[in-house]
Amino acid sequence: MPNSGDFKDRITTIERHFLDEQLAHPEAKGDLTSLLYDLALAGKMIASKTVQAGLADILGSTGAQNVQGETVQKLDVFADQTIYRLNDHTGRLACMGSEEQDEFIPIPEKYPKGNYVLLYDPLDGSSNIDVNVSVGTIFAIYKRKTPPGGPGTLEDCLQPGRNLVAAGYVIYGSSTMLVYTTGNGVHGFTLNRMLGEFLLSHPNVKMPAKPKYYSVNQAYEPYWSAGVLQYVRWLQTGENKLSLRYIGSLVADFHRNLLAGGTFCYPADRKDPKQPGGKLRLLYEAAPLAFIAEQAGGYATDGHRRILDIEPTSLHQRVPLFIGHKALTKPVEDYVQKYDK
Ligand code: P6P
Repeated sequence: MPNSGDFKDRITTIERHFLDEQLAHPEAKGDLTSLLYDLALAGKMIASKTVQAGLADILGSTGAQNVQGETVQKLDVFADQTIYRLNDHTGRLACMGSEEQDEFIPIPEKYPKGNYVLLYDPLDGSSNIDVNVSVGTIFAIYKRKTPPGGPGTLEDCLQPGRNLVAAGYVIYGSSTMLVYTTGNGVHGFTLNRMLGEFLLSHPNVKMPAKPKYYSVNQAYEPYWSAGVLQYVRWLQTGENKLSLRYIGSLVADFHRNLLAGGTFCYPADRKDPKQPGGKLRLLYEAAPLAFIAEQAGGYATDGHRRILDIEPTSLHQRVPLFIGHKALTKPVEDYVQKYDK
């Protein structure tokens, strides 16, 4: 009889893993565990729709009736509503913030307020759905800063990434995976569609010592600062022996670099004067992925300082993002310091 303690002989569901993580925190009441479970459920529900997206498009634009007689929703609207509806009534959250909603989202008056804050990008890169490119959901969880019991506020949402209690993403690709951390390592789960369960497939993920890739939209080179240009030129030198891989879907690019080794860059650029600080969002894209990256031995910076140390000033604040293998990523700060006056 094989040793039942061996990972290869044990099936670990994501619920089991959440509970094991909770045991490491004796003071935990189980609210974070239940919140993470609800996010896994949201991932399964969104995954079930992403595989039908092409069919939904055949059925016509938003508002058409599909074969089940349901109204066809844009997928990112569906994803946003799914996460909201799974979390608005549970009494675990003080408030929420979503990439899809201009304002922070209060918990409805009639529902109890909890001690956690959920920030999320329901479906990042949804424009890639139509061309069958992997997309993802990203989530960030904080403890509220305002006193317990009352409604959460925008202040509860505007916290630096170093305050994160949990972060994760779901990637909807050739397989559906959920990757998360509560500050005790990074763990990946693959959805077994027959069982409808996320099963542990990537325990204790660490970025490989020998990175393979760098990811940047090379077409924006004319708009980069001198420091960023010198940094990317360094990435391209023979000493790093890297290949360029850029999918244009943040979660997919990040996930590949996390598992295979590499660094992802979305620099500030002068392409769009309205968007001088880069395209990606701090609170529900850069900060949660930065938490995961650092837990996996990597690093994330805006070119000047650690992403997790940035004090947010607005809900949809954008930041330049350099994230991945530490020895490949941290040097951008030196190049920016040296060449960008
Ligand atoms: P660009 C997708 O639209 C997204 O927000 C991220 O997922 C992705 O990393 C980025 O934009 C790609 O942007 O300007 O290179 O097309």
